[in-house]
This record gives sequence, structure tokens and C-alpha cells, in this order.
Amino acid sequence: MEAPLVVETDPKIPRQPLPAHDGADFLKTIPGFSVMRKGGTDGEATFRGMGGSRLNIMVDDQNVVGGCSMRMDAPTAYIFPEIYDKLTVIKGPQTVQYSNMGSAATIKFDREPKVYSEPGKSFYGSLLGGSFGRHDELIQAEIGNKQYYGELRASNSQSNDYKDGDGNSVHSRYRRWNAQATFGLTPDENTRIEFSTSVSDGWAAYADRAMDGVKFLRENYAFKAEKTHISDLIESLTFQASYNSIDHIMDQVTLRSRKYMMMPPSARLDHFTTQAKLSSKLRLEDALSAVVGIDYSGSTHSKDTGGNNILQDDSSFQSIGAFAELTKTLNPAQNLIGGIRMNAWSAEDKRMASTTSGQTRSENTYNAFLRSENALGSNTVGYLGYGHAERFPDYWELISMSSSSMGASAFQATKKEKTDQIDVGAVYKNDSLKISGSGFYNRVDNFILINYNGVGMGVTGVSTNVDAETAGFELGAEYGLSKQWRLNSSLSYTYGRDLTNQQALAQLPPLEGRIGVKFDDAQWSYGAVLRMVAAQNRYSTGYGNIAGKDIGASSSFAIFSANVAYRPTKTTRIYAGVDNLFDTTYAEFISRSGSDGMGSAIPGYVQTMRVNEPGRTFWIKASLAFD
Ligand SMILES: [Cu+2]
Repeated sequence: MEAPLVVETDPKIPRQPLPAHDGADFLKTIPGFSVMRKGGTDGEATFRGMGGSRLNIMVDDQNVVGGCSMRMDAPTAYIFPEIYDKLTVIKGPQTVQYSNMGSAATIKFDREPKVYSEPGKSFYGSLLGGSFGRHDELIQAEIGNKQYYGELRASNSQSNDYKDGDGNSVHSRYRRWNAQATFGLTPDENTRIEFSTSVSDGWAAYADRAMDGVKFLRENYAFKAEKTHISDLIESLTFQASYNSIDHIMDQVTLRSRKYMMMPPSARLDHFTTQAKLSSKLRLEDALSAVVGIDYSGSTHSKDTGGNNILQDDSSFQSIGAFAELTKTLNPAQNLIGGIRMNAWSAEDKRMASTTSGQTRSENTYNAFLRSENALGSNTVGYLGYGHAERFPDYWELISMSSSSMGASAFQATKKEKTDQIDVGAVYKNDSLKISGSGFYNRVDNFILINYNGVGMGVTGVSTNVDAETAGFELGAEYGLSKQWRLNSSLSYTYGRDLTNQQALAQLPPLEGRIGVKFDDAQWSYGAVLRMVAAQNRYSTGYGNIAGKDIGASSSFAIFSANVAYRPTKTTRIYAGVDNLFDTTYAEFISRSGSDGMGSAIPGYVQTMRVNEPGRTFWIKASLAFD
């Protein structure tokens, strides 16, 4: 963490433990994030215990939205971190620039297209091999000159079932591939017009449910035009538009022997999303700048009725928003940043069998924040902010989780969620020591809590509104013992309470700490990481979010991992590591139950309380870059 509020990192640098080739596993290496495990990939990321649409997850400023009504595909399932150039996490409701404002955090995976002053080309490639038949391949090629540029990025990742620390195979094999192409025109220094397209697909076995994902086809088209240095007032004007489609099929046939004759053998679900945004950076005075804009997003979800492959719409959502975010420099040591956003939402229930079939609901949401960033002496920067974020319920909360066992729909009854949050933090830096801390407290009115108790045939969970509060912190320290030796550590915790039901707020991860040591002489480096997680005894069985629920207490664990890296030339890197060296058997508190969703084992696999994490894993990775 370089700044107290914003975490930035380079997704091309390997992480430990080795992430699956998806965004959630990658985020897990950042303090404050946890991942709910479902199998080998497609885990659900949460930040400070908040997941789903409380996290605004974007690639190149577009929202990615999964298609599965059973939440097989979190947005991060379609994000392959290594093909992006930069990952940014903005903690708390402390920006209003992006549509579907995330009340807990804003997470951006971005490409940074090269600017060419003369003809050039570059290439980056990496190969990875690991235990359990894991192998990843990735290429990125760029070419351009003063007038145009082009990019190709492609990746493939595959793994067999992994084994947990007890040596039991987990139903978790997967494959994902992705290809994307970008073409840009730069007719002059201040103009950029860019077209991009990407396609990805894959399949994944799940250890926590009765079905597996056999198709996750995503197609994406995006257009972006940007003009900079227009006048003294208008620093830039940007227009962007995108189209996304997800075609998802899950079944209980392809990756396992069929078990439930009363269930449809397969289900198909499609999600189409269009987004557009016009924004401008303004310089109002020397010490006052602004970003203002309007945006639109619309989506339609459809599913087949019982495995017949005939798609019918079950819902549509629209939102139109406007925002302004201002930065005022009061003096060299203090900036004030504030913003407001308004969105007009509407949603239609298009399900045939629903007590609210054909009904529409329309509602506005309002967001605002204000924060002060201060230099506190020469080595310390700090901030204090307040944010108010209103969140319209998402597809899963309004449609997937809206029918009670009595058949009544919560489509109209589920209220929008309102978060009021205080964020505070500071970073201290000198030559050998860096200490950072961030903390928060919030009160959430109408927190959308999913109640999975009393589920029946065809009912998974029901959206309810409760009042809740959470508070927590992330701390980090890095100390240089010498030029070559560095120590680092982090600690994170979130406490939460459901004030309506007078119980623990569900799905909050326990206290977690990490200690790392690294030796680096510029050619060779050696590192080791100890990750320690406390037991979680605060839980509310049967309550949770759109992706999972509490199933009981969890035990503490400590996992030791080690790595070595070698740089034979300036552009070649070879990394190797062993994760979970002592082959410990463990599971994360928020992970899904290790049964088939009907309370019994998947045929041929051992049933565990939760989906266990991988046991000892060896991996080696090589990357090569040249211009
Ligand atoms: Cu699915």
C-alpha cells in the first residue's frame, strides 16, 4: 500500500500462494480481501466482508457482470489479471466517478495502451507449470507508431482436480481461455480513438453444488474516444461505450456422473449488458479541478425453463447517472476531495411464475463523499473521509433470491441499501521503514441480507433488509534490514453486527495476519510468507449474501509458503515456489460447504465441511519481455 486509501499493483508480478487465473484469487493477496471457495477457480472476492455488487469491479472502466443465477461466475471469473497492466483498489465509498458505485470498494483492472512517438513493437509472454496438472500460457504483443497502435493479448489456463492437505481430491478442475484485440488511432497528440474486442470461454467443476459450469462464453466490444487539452477549462473529454454478453451453461452431466433425476440436467443463462459514459476533466481554477459526467447502463437476463434451451427473459435493469467529483487544493499540505452522484434506476420482473410478474420498479439512488488528505509532517500523509452510498438491489437480490417458500416475490419489497461510512488512514515512510494503516466504521440501513434458512424445493434463499454495522482495519509495515533484506507484515480485521436480528453479521472473515521476509540482490531473490488466520466464532448460520452463507465456526490455521526468483537478463524472469509447504488441511471461514448442495458427497469425492484449500503446491513460471 503506497497511499492509505488507494492500493495499486502490477498484476504481472507473481503472487504467493499462486492465484488461479482469475481476479478473485489475485485480489486475495491484498490485505482486507477474502475469497469464498467453490472449486478450483471462480471464487467470490469480498473486501472487509462485503461482496457481490458492494464491490464495483471493472475492466477498462466497464462493469463485468456474470450470468449464473446461482453465482457460479462472479465478475472476477472473467478477469485474467496478468493481461492487465494495473490494478487499483479504492477503499470505501470514496469516489463517485464510476457507475454502479461500490459501497465497500472500487476495483479497477486496466490496460495502459502504449503511446508511440516513433514506430515500435513489444512482446511479453509467460509460461507457468504447477502441481495438479496446472499450466498457464500468456502472450501480449503490441505494435504502433505516431498515428495508430494495435494490441493482442491472449491467455489460457488449465488445471486438474487439486488435492487438499489430507490428499483428498477436490472436484475442482477447470479451463479458461481468453483473447482480446485492440486497435487505436492517434491522429494527433491530443486525440485517441480506440476499438477493442475480447472473447473468453471455459469450464469449471464445482465442489459445493449439484452442477458444474460447462460454458462461460463472454463476448465484449468496446469503443473509447478521448480528446485532451481542449481549452484552459476543459482538460479532457472522454466518451466510451461497451457491449457485453455472457452465455452460460451449467449441467450435472459433463463433468460428473448424473445423480439427480428429478432436476433438469442442465440450465442455460444469458446476460447482456450495454454501457455508455461521457465524462470530462475540468480545471476550474488553479487549485480547483473537477471530473463530471453522465453514464448509462442497461442489462437483460434470460434463462431457459428446465433445460429445454429455449431462452426467456426473466428481468431487465436500467440506470442513468450523473456525477461530479471535485478536488480543491487548500494549501500545499491539504487537499479536499468531494463528490456527488445521482442514479435513476428501473427494473422489470419478466418472470412468468412470479407474484410480481410484469411489474416494474423505479427508484433513485444518491451518493456523496467528502475527504481531507493531509501531509502530516514530511514523512506522513493521512486522510479522513465520510461517504454515503445508496445501492439499488442487483439481479441476484431482486430476481434469483426473491421468492420465499410460500412463492411470494420480494421484487418490490427489497429496499435499496444505504451505507454511511467513515474512512481514516495514514502512511508513514522513511528510508528504511514504511507503516500504513486504514480503518473504517459504517452503519448500513436496509443491508440486504440473504436468509437461506427454511429453503425448500426450488427456493435457494430470500432477500431481506436488516440494519447492520461493521468496523475494521488493515495495517501494514515494511522494514529494510539492509540493502538486500526486507521484512513485511500485515494485519486485517472486520467486525460486524446485524442490528435487526441481534446477531453477528454473516460472512465476515476472521482476523488475518501475514509476515514475509525477502532477500533480493537484483539477480536472485528469495522470499517466504507466513499467513495466519484466526478462528471465526462469530457467525449466523443460514444467513449470508448472494454467493454463500455461514455454515458454522471455523478453525485457525497458519500456512507457510516460499519462493525464489532469478533474473538472468534484464527482461527475463524465472520464478519458482512452493505454497502450503507443510501440506496443511484448511478452509477459509467464508468458503462454501463441501457437499453437493443437497447434503451429500459428489460421487467419487470425499465430503468435507467446507471446500478445502489446496495442499502442497509446487509451481514454476518464466516470463520474457522485449521491445
Ligand atoms: Cu451456473
